[in-house]
Amino acid sequence: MKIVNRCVALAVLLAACTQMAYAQTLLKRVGKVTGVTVNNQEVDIKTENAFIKLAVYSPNVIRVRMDKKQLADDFSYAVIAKPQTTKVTVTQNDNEINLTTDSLKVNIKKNPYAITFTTLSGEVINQDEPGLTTSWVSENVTTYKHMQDGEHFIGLGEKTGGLDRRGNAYTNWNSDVFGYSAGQDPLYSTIPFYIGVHHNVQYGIFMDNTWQSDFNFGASNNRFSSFAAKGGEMNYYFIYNSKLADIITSYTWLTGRIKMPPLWSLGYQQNRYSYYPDTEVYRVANTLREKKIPADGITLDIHYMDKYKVFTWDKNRFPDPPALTKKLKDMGFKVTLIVDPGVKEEKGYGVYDRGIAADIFAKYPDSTNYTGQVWPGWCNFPDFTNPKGREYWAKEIKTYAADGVAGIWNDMNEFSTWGQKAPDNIFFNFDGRGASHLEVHNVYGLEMIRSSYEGYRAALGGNKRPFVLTRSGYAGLQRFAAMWTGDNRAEDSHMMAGIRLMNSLGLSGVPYTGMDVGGFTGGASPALYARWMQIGAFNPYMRNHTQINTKSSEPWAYGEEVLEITRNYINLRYKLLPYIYSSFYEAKESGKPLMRSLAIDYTHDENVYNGTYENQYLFGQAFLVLPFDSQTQIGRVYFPQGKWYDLYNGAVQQGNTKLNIDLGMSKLPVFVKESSIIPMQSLVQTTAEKPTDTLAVHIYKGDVNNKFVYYEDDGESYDYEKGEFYKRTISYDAAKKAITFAKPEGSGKSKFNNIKVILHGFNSTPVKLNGKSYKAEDDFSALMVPISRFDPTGLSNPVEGEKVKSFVLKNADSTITIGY
Ligand code: MIG
Repeated sequence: MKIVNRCVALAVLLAACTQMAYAQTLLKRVGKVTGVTVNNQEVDIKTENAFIKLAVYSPNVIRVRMDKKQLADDFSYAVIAKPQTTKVTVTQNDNEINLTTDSLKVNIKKNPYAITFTTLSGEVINQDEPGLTTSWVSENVTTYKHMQDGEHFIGLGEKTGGLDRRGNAYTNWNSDVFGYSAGQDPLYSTIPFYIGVHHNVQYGIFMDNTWQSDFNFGASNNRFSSFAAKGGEMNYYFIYNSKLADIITSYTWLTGRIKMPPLWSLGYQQNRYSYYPDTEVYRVANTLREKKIPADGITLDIHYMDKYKVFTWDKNRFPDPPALTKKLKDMGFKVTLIVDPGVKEEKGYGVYDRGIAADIFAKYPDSTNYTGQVWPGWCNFPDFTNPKGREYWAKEIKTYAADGVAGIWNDMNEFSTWGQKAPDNIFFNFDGRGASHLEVHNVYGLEMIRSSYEGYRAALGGNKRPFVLTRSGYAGLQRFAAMWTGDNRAEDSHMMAGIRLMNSLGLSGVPYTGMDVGGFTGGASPALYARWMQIGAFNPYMRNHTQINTKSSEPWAYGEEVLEITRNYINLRYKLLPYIYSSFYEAKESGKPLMRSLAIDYTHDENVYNGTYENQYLFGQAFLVLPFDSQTQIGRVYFPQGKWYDLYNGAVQQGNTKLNIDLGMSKLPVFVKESSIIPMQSLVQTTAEKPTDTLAVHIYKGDVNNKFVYYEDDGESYDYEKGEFYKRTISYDAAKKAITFAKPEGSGKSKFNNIKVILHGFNSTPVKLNGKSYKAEDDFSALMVPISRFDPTGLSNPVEGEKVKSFVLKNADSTITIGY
């Protein structure tokens, strides 16, 4: 027995030795540090097998680059920030190197190299997994991080699955995934940025590498999280801030933020694949107006084109595009057109001929153009990583400006071809560096929307905001476009998955997002459709869309009850536009998204990561949206700390509470956070219509401080960059029992002359205005949501019974203080 055991042990040992030898030859580890050079904020480190550069970008952001060879010239399509002059102390001895900024410390062990990030007081934020750190297997490079106890992982962009990604692994390879399953991976875009949360700290890691990348958050292992790329450098930015929201701010400092979107794009958008001919478009537009469903946009899908050829019109279906857009404009609608990157190979088709003449298509190594099949047939693909390719596209896209088109919808930019497997050996310019499809694939979409945005902005004269929507992209895409989550299915699980996709995109720097409300493939039940439209009203971009050959999906296609519910919520959205627009301003300034996973404001509350509550989100700073699928009758909800008001009747709900709530079809549960400040306007049918000149500011009594920056500008130009806006900070000071409207800033004028202040939860509390007692009126009319006649909960009054106080301030531009 003993002998047998020994043999077995020996065999195991031998096998292990062979295995280790194999690991040593095939695998290259960073290894021991052999040289260190410090240059102000940069530290160059030579190790046995690697060249490393550490760069301090700011007190909160440290960049780590590594390669087996000397590091190449620095280049990125995602990062627009340059290192900030930052105070840092660097010390070293035989065993380690230490860096300290005002926000964090970095420790590097020399034998072998291993990096640890800590807080100033020494708590570990993130550390390499000892023994594994970073290594290469062939050209595949991976960094392994020690998995902390109880660590949660969130973000990573457009990824399915739960809010907490722990226990899962993901691949980034932009893919056209028609009718994807609610758990599929990868989808259309790549944002290699995630946030880790543990022990009262949180950090972000952004691996800026465009090759196929793989992230593992402890899938099939209990030791590490890791991030890997199939080629190129290991190149990551480590971000630490003491609040999660500030990590998003740091990340969007690196990769950029949105510009103010055109106001009309925040209105309701009606889509289908496809509305044609023009008479059908008019029918839809007229019906929206007749049925009093506020709407601002109509989108034309591929059937507007002549045989799917980009930058053309089908002249039978759309004989007079300028007349179409003009007529729709007069009705308060803007038109968005789809564009696909594939340019049909067809001599005599100007767009193709000019592409050939400019020589801007992606190529095989033998200099012939790559040809792939997509809607128009065999196509060539513009090389958007070639400055000349972008210029070409920007010129061609001009044609739509003359047609009066307001928005450009970028589809198929993964890029997608029939068969989906574009060859590896397609070559691109990569801004003069040269790169193969393998390195370019994940940024193709980003560079396409860059061309579309810059081109269309120029086409509109330079000072008018184009609306640009995209399906694909890479980190930084928020600078150019809004993003929607592609071809979902008309199923409950997809509606819920869509919420998580958008919440995750919001965590990953992309605040302007939408999903195909109502579902793209298949058909929704009336209850699902109603719920989806309600949720859509609380999405940054609200577009109803459906696939070819499906049941109609306009709000009137599901019967009168659903129509009324839908209208209620679109009405609410339109009344909320001042709030929504101000929230976009916040996203523009700080990167803070409109759809806020509770992880943003309640980072260390474990309930937030519980699958039962993971879909809950804040829409802007005030609204707690509690989404449920259409099948659920009783919803389990979690109210985070604080006090919450039922949007519909003002009833107060204490936080730190889990509850069951009854769900009906007519209402989406929404609560308002205490101390919230919510500016609203009168109902309009389109943003082209002026609301009344009174801004309604709803204020909810609370015990916490709050600050809301109310923001307005002309909604269509870039003059705000020159200071033409109207902005004022409204603060709620709970201790002083005072709400202050500061003096407006900016050279713009408000479109509202009066402010109606509506006080919720103050009951009979006496109010003072600028120190003098003031009599507010009882008010029923100010209530926010008209409740449907079809209300299964029995709350069938036109208004539900919250009594509030209100008063109107005329010419309200001076500082105003409301005391109570
Ligand atoms: O191969 O243009 O995701 O929204 O309606 C399908 C037709 C191409 C995919 C988009 C979808 C759009 C559809 N497009």
